[in-house]
Amino acid sequence: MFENLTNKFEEVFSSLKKAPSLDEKQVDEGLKGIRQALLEADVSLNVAKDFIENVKPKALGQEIIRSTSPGQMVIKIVYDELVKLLGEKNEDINLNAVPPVPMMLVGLQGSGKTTTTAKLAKFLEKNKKKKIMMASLDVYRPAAQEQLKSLGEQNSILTLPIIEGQLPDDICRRAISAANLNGADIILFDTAGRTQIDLQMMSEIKEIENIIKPSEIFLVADSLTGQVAAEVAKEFKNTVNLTGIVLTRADGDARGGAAVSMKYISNVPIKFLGIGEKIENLEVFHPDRIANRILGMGDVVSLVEKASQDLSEENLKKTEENLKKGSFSMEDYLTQLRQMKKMGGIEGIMSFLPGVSKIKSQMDKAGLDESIISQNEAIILSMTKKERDNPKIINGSRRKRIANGSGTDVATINKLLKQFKMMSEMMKKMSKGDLKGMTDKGVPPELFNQLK
Ligand SMILES: Nc1nc2c(ncn2[C@@H]2O[C@H](COP(=O)(O)OP(=O)(O)OP(=O)(O)O)[C@@H](O)[C@H]2O)c(=O)[nH]1
Ligand SMILES: [Mg+2]
Repeated sequence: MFENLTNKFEEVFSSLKKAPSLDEKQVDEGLKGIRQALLEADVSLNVAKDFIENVKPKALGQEIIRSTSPGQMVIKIVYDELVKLLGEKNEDINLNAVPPVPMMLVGLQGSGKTTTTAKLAKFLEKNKKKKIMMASLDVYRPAAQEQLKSLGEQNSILTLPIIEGQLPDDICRRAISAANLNGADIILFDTAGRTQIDLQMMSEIKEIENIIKPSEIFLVADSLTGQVAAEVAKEFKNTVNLTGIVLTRADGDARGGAAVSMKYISNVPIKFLGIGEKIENLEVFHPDRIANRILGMGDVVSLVEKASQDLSEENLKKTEENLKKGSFSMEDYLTQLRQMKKMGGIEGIMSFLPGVSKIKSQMDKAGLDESIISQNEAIILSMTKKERDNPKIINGSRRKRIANGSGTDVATINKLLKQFKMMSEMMKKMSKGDLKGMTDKGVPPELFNQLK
């Protein structure tokens, strides 16, 4: 996510950090680099211009130039300004209305409305403990209503039964009474998309807005369309009371122009990011954390949150207990590998860590990818319970058997056992509060080398 932008910022920052002192010319150079980075990210010219104009006088302040770490201070100013640009702080979803609280999702064709409706339903159910009903108002595209219905069925979310031929107005009214009858707290309306903004679509969503009086109208916008997404948001805002943006396909967006320009251009806050096709791939948009990620400083808070969300209560407790004792079994390792898979694999985790881009390219070179996680999982599953409990007994013949069972070779088994030994030693150290092995970058270098 946004890795091109991050790479550029890291380049600029590393030259700023290296300089023992800064003069105006150097700061100017740095700002030029930042402006270039923003433009290459498909941020609009005005946004880039204003950003630099805001940073410049602060960065050139005499107290900064004369300070002992001017580079760091300039970076801090850029960070603060970026947080401001992204929207300052997350705006929570508005549930202040009589239930069933109506919300609607609008947007251009294929932007991800239907998928996001289901993601949002799951999110509200899980995080706000609400009962959700979903209703599709897309009566134009064949099978659009069925698409939402099947998402509902796959994920145990209530959907409004489809009545062939019913028009959006009537569906709205029926949906509200059905949600009432079913005791739903929130009703989410998925709407039809158009290839571009046209009058007919705008008047239809305006009409729907008038009927359902939604507490939230989310524009679902495709991150890959860059600053165009922000312009689209601006136009929607002129017609309806747009309350938030869900920026989809952020997972595939290396540039980040839409995320950066959105608030400035449309004055509508981004509330969520779509980060994949799966139902759980929806992330609350926190401007400060995203700024950290964009500037290559990592987002450890989100990583920890993600980890504790995905881990089952039971696993979490067990791992915690084991960690406290400093013991780390092959079973724990297996749980961890599965956990990693759930969290989007190594790449998913890495995207949250500081200095990502450098490590990532190292990883690419080392060929560290998803398949390694699955391979390690297969290896551990080919061990007997006894072996998992006490890996020390895994001798030569056992190694051969495990290699056969997992479709690998003895060298691969050796590597995994070595990794495991490393990890359990690290856990032991950590349980004693000895964190010397951990770098400020979060990734222990020995572990990284071992993983290679
Ligand atoms: N990678 C990725 N894919 C996404 C994301 N959100 C949606 N998609 C995919 O985008 C495609 C279109 O999604 P839909 O939800 O059908 O889009 P829509 O806006 O409802 O489309 P129309 O109803 O035809 O206007 C699907 O294949 C989704 O899986 C996301 O955050 N990341
Ligand atoms: Mg749709």
